[in-house]
Amino acid sequence: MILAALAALNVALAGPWPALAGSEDVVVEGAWARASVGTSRPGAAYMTLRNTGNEAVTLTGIMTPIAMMPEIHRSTTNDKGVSTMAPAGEITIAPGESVAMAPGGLHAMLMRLQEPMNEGESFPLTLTFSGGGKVIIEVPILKLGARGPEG
Ligand SMILES: [Cu+2]
Repeated sequence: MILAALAALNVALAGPWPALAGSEDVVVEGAWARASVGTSRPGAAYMTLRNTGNEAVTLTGIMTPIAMMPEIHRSTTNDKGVSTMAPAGEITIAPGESVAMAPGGLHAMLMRLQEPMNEGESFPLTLTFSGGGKVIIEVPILKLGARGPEG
């Protein structure tokens, strides 16, 4: 009974947003994160976003209960080999294209961690797209120092 009411509420909340947001065309593959040492340093998550639709989709933000300030960042390395990162803003994915979030480039920065990220656990990450569409994924936490989904 309560579940049915919640489902109805969901539909009502989803109502005002157009269906053309395109998030239903986004496929998220190979999501992973690295275990953290406590909560004093930010965590990061990586994945590939694939747009299987006929329209461009724009990733506008991310949310997760494990971090108060999640943000999409882009790391760049200058000609002196110094790496810096900055907020990447909105990420637009053309129809049929993929965007990789991987170490050294785009990443989901999880600032102000609310709990340690422990190897073997996972956490939900909500990707928000322009138009209000959302994709919720579960991100597995790999070992400390992992470099990719294969460890
Ligand atoms: Cu970052």
